[in-house]
Amino acid sequence: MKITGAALITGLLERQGIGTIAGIPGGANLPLYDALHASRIRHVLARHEQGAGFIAQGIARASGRPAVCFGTSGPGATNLLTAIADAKLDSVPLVTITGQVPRAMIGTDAFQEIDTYGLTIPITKHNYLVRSASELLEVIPDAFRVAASGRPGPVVVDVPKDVQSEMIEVDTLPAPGTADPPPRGRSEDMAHAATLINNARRPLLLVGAGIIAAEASESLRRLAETASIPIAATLLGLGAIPDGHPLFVGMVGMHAARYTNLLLEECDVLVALGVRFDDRATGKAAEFCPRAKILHVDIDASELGKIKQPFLGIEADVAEWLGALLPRVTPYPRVEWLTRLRQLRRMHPLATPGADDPLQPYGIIRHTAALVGDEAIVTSDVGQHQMWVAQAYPFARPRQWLTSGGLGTMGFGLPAAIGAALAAPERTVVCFTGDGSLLMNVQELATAAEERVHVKVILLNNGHLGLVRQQQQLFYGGRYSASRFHAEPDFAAIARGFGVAAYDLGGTGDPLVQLACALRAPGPCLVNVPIAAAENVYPMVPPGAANRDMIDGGIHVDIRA
Ligand SMILES: Cc1ncc(C[n+]2csc(CCOP(=O)(O)OP(=O)(O)O)c2C)c(N)n1
Ligand SMILES: [Mg+2]
Repeated sequence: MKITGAALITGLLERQGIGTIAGIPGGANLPLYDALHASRIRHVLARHEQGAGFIAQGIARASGRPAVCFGTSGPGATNLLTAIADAKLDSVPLVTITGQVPRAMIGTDAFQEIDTYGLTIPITKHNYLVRSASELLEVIPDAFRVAASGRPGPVVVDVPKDVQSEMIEVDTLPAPGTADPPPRGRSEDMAHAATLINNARRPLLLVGAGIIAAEASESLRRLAETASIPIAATLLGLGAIPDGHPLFVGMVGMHAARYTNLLLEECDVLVALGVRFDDRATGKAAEFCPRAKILHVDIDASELGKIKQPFLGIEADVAEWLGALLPRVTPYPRVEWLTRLRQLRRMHPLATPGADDPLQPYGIIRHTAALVGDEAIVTSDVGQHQMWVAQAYPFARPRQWLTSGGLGTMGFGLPAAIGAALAAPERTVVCFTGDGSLLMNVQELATAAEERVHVKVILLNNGHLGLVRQQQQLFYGGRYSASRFHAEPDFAAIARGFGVAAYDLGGTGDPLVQLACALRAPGPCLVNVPIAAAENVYPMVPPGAANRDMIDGGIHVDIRA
């Protein structure tokens, strides 16, 4: 058959099983949009390319499969960069297809020409500048293979406009690109690892995004229960084990409960699965788990020894590795260690003041969770609200919690929630956001209204860049520099202006009744929740300090009027 490069792209995307693409058209990708018109793929018109990138991330994070976004050349491509970089740091399989100026104009500073290939080298797993339509036959399946293989991540395919329009003769389309078989780990290491775990007196599991990417939750639970090993999670590992599981000991690091960080101090073997020892998790890395031998399993060999030298480092898919390990693990009650766990938890629990009050941070989070149930998906933006959710939301399953961990991108929450809702239309998606973060991609409220997605934006509105204000209060002598908003927008009016229903829990009605009503109604809505500006996230490890040196609440704040 005779086919254009653009139709080849949409045909290959269909073969990859891509049902939805987010993007924005422009001069350099018009042929691609023309081909999309004739394709079965649903296109979601974002209102900013960063929004499109995060919508695709929301689809990928919620489904575990690669997702696609489109942008035009020049500003379309540069607007996508943040979402691509975010996908790199959090290992999200994202395939971005950008338009480029025609081949003959590359290098001439043509209208909307930018070196997308060059710009995306450091923030992708791999990228391509396609030089002929026939190359697409290899490049598109390969892009999906790379995005999904090993440690997932973003791939960029930059396609000049004339390549999109080029007609070629194609007999058959190639098979879809699929992930390469993962590394399995060496068998001699397996015996060694089993001995280490069986002989440990105070072992602790630390799980991260890799456990969720590998879909290893079930094996994780079996290992923990068989050998009585408590499980701590990084920010991106939350949900790997249900919050209520007796062996789950919460999130580690900067905003962990004190007992969790104390367990890390005392453990003698740390079984670290699919984690990368990010500084927000470890605190001062040299003093992280000072008494422990570290057994580190990761699909990406470059993580082994990057931050913490493991006693035993294993390059393997954690799901396969756990499956092979389980028969070698001796069932063991470990009474002493679990007694110590309960004692520390009793002495230094996570304090959640105001958990009953829907107008306080922990209260709005707990009430929302109770109303939407375990089936809901939860996204967040970045700031205090993100940390309160991470601390207090009772996550019940993998892929329930979507947040920007590594890059910490304000503006992630709303578009990621739209993506999650597109991937799982039967679920409610709750987006906890802040008054700073929401404004960074607020235009996506229009996309939410257009797509009628079941996205509930819960805005913890403190009139501040709260996490910045908290650091200025605690570490910069209370000198508040550019962390307070003097103009406070009417977010309910803004939402309504975009065609999104809005509720204000600070109004006259009963806040709980209003919240229930907002969460029950179909389609998108925004719930404005006034939060006292003085609220801080505690405990907190000062940046650069060891995790044991946590600051607790109690310091009261004087926020200047
Ligand atoms: C794009 C981007 N710019 C700046 C920052 C730095 N930053 C981290 S948290 C934060 C404040 C966020 O404010 P808000 O969304 O209102 O959340 P709050 O902390 O008040 O809950 C800022 C500015 C960031 N993470 N991302
Ligand atoms: Mg705020």
